[in-house]
Amino acid sequence: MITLHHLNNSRSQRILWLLEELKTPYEVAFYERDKVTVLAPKELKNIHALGKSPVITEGDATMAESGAIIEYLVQTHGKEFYPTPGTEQHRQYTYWIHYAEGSLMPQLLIKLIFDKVKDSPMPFFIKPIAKMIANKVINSYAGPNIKTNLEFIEQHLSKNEWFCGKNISGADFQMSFPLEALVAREGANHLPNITKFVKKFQARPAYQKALEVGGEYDYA
Ligand SMILES: N[C@@H](CCC(=O)N[C@@H](CS)C(=O)NCC(=O)O)C(=O)O
Repeated sequence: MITLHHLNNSRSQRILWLLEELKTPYEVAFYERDKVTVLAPKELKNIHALGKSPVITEGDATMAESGAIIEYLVQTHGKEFYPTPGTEQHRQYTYWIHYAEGSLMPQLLIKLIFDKVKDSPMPFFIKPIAKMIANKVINSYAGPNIKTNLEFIEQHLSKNEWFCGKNISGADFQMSFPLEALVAREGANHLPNITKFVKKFQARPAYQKALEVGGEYDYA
């Protein structure tokens, strides 16, 4: 039996959605973020050394990293989400699985962290300097990079129903978290294809069921 080690308000939600789509038996071990630090509880380190979520366990195997988990699940439990190796769809699948955490998330995280720096409590005489540094990083680095990435995704989704073409695949589960977090945090009316993609997967019955199972999730 698969166990998903699930942290509230986290990337783990996309794995829960995939497990619901797969209709494979699974159970959930729940972990709560610290209310002040928003970090994962130390108990997650008992499951995997990094102490992050998602992690799945099945028998003796422990697997971390969303992309690796999705690859494992679609290859072993849900071939309908796994494009045939050697095809263009499979090449796209591999690209987007890596792209989500390798290129897109780091830029979104840099912005999130520096936005937080601006609102953090600090002595009044430091605040203008901290704000200046944060704005510099956002305006000269993360902001332009995010814009380029979003235009790239928007363009791709204008020509493809799902990330690998006509059929939903593991890549769509992997791309769901950064895009729904973006739409929820910042709105994306100027990105109609990204908005349409997010609304489309959020309307799926398995996604809705995963929301019921997973509890607190701010990005739906
Ligand atoms: N690249 C990893 C990132 C894992 C990760 O950072 N998870 C976050 C949740 S979105 C986490 O556990 N944060 C809690 C913490 O850092 O204490 C993946 O995709 O699985």
